[in-house]
Amino acid sequence: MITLHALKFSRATRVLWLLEDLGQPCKRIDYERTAEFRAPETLSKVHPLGKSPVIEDDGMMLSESATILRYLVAKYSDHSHQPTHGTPAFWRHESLLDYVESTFAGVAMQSIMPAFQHKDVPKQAKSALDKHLDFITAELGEGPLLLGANLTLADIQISYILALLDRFGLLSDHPGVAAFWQALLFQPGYIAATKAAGPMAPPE
Ligand SMILES: N[C@@H](CCC(=O)N[C@@H](CS)C(=O)NCC(=O)O)C(=O)O
Repeated sequence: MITLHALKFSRATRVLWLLEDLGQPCKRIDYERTAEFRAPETLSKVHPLGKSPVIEDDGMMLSESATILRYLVAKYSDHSHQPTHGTPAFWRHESLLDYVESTFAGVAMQSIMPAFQHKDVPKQAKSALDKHLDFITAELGEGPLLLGANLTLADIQISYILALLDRFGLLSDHPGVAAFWQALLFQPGYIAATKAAGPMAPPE
C-alpha cells in the first residue's frame, strides 16, 4: 500500500483526492504545521527538502505532486483523469498540469503570503496574479472545469492554489475562476479527501 506523508493544509490533499477517486486506500502519515506555518523537522527525515507531499511505494520515494499524480494514474491504469494519449487535448492537459507548479504557484504565492501575514498585497504582485487569473478564465472556456465536464489531474493540481486564493479573497475580481473553484468543491474526491485530512487552506 502507498504511504502518503501529508502535511496539514498542504498540497498533499491533491494526492489524497486522486487516491480517493481511484478507490485506492493509503497509509497516511500526518504532519502538523509549526507555529511559523512551516513543515516540522520530522518531514526532513522523510525527504531532504522537507516538503509535502511525498509518497513511498515499494521502497521508492517520490516527491512533486504533479509527478505523483502522473505516477498514480500510470500505476493504476487510470484513463479517466487525462484526455486520450497523444491527442492535442492530452498535450494541452499536460501543459496545464505543469503550469500550476512551474508558473502559477510562484506568482500566486506573492499575493497569498502578504495576505496570510495580514499585510497589503503589493500592486505588482496583484496585477501579475490578475494576469494569470485572466489566463485561467480563458482556458476554462465554457467550463465548468479546465477541460470541460470531466475532472482531470490539472483540476486537482490547481485546486490547492485556488483554495488559498479563495481563502484570502483573491478570487473576488475573477468570477469565472471563482465558479470553477465552487465546482471543484462538489467533486466527490475533494469532499472525501478533505473530510479525511482536513481543509487545504488554513482556517482564519
Ligand atoms: N512543487 C512541490 C511543492 C511542495 C511544497 O512546497 N509543499 C509545501 C506544502 S503545500 C511544504 O511542504 N511546505 C513546508 C515548508 O516549506 O516548510 C509540489 O508540487 O509537491
